[in-house]
Amino acid sequence: MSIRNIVIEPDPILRKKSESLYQVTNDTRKLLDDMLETMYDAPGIGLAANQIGSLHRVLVMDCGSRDDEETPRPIKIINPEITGVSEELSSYEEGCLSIPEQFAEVDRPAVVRVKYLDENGQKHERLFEGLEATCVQHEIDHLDGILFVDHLSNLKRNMLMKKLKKYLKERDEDDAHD
Ligand code: GNR
Ligand code: NI
Repeated sequence: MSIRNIVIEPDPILRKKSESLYQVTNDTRKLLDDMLETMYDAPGIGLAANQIGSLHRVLVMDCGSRDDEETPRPIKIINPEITGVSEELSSYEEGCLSIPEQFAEVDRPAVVRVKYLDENGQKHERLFEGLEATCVQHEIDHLDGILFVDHLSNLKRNMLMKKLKKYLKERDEDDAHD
């Protein structure tokens, strides 16, 4: 397993649509393991393959569990498709490892049904709710070239992108010094 570099906005790969896999192989499992290691290291609660430079339609997440915050509960998802959404929306303050240190409230369906394959190529279809629903939609958006800032008003998005530029510029200047 290895920790991979996380791609930062405005890298064009974040705007590309990922391609579904026609079979799950050892390379797929290696990619998923690298993604999980990269996600835990960051740390984050989800990661899509294009965030580490791969255009395969796969994502990982671990939103923890209510009763036990210590035990990791990784979820590996291949070829996800949303097959149903609740009318009810929920609002979460979202962040993204590709848009570091920037946060905004996003409204999304509170519950979604997702069809996908696991790392053994087995079919699943299940409901995601709460933080998991927000996270899986955020990650599937990545696989379709969509970022959470695309759900904001133009005014909010422009402000956030300006703050991101400033943050990245200051971070690069600090790096150049040491
Ligand atoms: O770590 C992450 N936290 C998060 C918080 C609220 C909604 C979505 C997320 S996903 C994000 C990691 C990431 O950028 N995944 O693509
Ligand atoms: Ni993200």
